Amino acid sequence: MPASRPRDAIRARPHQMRAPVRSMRTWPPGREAGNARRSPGIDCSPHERLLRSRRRYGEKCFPPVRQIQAETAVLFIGGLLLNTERRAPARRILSDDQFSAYERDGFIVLRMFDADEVSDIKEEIRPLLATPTSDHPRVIKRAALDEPGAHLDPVNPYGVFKVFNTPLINDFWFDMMREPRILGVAADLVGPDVNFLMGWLHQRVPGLQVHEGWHCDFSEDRHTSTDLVTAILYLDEMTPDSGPTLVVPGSHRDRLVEGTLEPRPVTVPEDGEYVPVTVPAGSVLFLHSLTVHSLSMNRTRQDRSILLQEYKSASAVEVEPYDYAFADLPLLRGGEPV
Ligand SMILES: O=C(O)CCC(=O)C(=O)O
Repeated sequence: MPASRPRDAIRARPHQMRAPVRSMRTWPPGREAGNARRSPGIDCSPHERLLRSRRRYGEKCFPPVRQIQAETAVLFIGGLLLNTERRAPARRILSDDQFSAYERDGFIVLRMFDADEVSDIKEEIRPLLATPTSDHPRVIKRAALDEPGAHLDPVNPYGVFKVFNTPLINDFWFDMMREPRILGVAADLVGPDVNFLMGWLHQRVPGLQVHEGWHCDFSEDRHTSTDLVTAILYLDEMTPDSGPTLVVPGSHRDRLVEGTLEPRPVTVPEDGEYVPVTVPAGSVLFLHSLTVHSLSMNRTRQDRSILLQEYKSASAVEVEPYDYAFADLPLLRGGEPV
């Protein structure tokens, strides 16, 4: 639930404050503009420099001119290479094909956790399902029943179907927020500086219809850019009947009203326009913030557990204030843990 926060606090976010842009005329630092102007070769355009050297060496003296052109070319190509590197930092986990698939479809699924790891995580979920409410005021549970229901899976007698702010539960869940493999992929997708946004658990209770409708996460979590990704870890096998996430491939493209950061309204897709994410336990779906998706109903007799964690580029600033636990916590800088 978004909570009110003083507007000034938002305006004063450190990454919104920019260092003053240093003029080329005063570069390097400490050099006075006047000195720079007197210093030949520093404060003049390449064209002027060319003219000066022609004057100095004479119009017919071509080698210096060629030399300048060659130097300029080397600088230009070097600059291009450096720039490219800065714009597209090396991906650490995703291959080019995987990255292209994400760009094309707006999601990608990876097998990431083995059976032992999955069972360890499920052990940590068990106590969360034993009661319908939480002792922690900011760990918010939603349950279908106040009394145990004999018809429900015994692991989840109250039909707990959501637990919000998972990183606040204990150190295990805090560490899940920083899970290096998940973070590594997040960095490949939203850039090397990654902040947390929120974490929550979805429990698919047999037969329980939870109305969330078709949506994209960016509609709820409005930011100054769409560089947000939701990592959805399936802790049980997801079959067509067990309530898989339904995703519309490619729906992230052209989703914003042109020239704005306003998502277009989502319409209910036709059959055949969406795919169910049917995957083995331990798989993670990485979902672009604009990709249209929906949850679906579990028609089996067993509960299914899903952990969702949303990450964002550090440069994406919230448009509406929210109060998710550890929101905006810096996790990676330059791809390295903070
Ligand atoms: O639980 C799922 O499969 C998807 C959840 C979802 O759509 C959401 O919480 O935004």
